[in-house]
Amino acid sequence: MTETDGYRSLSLGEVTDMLGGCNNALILFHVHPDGDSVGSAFALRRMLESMGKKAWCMCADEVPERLMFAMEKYQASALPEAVPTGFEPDFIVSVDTAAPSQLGSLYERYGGKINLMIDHHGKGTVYADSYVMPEVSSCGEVLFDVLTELAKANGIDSLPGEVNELIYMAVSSDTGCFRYNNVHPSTHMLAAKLIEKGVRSADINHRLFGIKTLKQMQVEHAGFERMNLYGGGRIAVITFPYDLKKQYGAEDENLETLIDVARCVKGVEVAAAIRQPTEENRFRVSMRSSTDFDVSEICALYGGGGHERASGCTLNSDSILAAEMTIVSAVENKFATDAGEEE
Ligand SMILES: [Mn+2]
Repeated sequence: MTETDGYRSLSLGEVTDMLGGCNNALILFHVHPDGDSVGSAFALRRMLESMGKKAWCMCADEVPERLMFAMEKYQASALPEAVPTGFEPDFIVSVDTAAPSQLGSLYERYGGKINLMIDHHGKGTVYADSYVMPEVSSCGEVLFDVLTELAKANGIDSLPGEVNELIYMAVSSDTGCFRYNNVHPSTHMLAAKLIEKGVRSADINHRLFGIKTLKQMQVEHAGFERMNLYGGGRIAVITFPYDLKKQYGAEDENLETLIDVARCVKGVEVAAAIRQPTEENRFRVSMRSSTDFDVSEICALYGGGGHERASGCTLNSDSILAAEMTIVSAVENKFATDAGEEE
């Protein structure tokens, strides 16, 4: 084990001992929940319950509607106020959550009381004794090993079918249906193992990637109509102002796929979606790159960041058009600099 800020990096055996020893587990996951966090949290909940323990999953933000299918059997809501009265956790574990800020308001409540964090993000701020596997595709993949070991240590023959389904969902979700560059041979081997155990992969992938609500499609259509191409078609930008959001009765969650509309256009190397969440002239920018162009450098200019191929930032501008122009010139400048460096 190694020490980080007084927190220990735990072995697999220590993790399974901790999980095996708890009775009432509170499972926390990150704000802005995605399929990996929801799948991981509920897989852990289901597993602990199959061992006769009590468990409850909690997030500072509600689970988006498109992922509700994974949790509705267990909880109607993941919000803090939904916790059953009388539920007194003796163990607090977080999944898929790399930093205190990602716990949102839950950190004020549970910071310093978290017994264990299970994650796969390499970069982050450790806030509890941890089990982090940074090279692994998803928290779901990490959790599969943890739960398999936990089962073995407690004489359980196989993981419950629902656990396998939730793990599959987590892995497929974080790998964009096994399309991103976080997929390793082990990821496919795990998927194969889960399908062998009866996981309905086609159904899960259809629900995660093949279905959109009508509103989602309307929003994407409206966004597409507003898409502008720059730099000879290498840059695509979609803007979505607040009045349009209001007109469609859209939630922020409905606007998250606008970036995918922009980035899948042939020839586009850098895509940006700029939305205006409220009436304020504060714009949320999402950026994607399909080449070595590092969009995190652009976002860092405006106090944001992320990964080389997926980043975000918040811009204060006079108008959404001004925000669009800011991003476009930053990208064009970097194109010019990068081209100069290659010569
Ligand atoms: Mn994840």
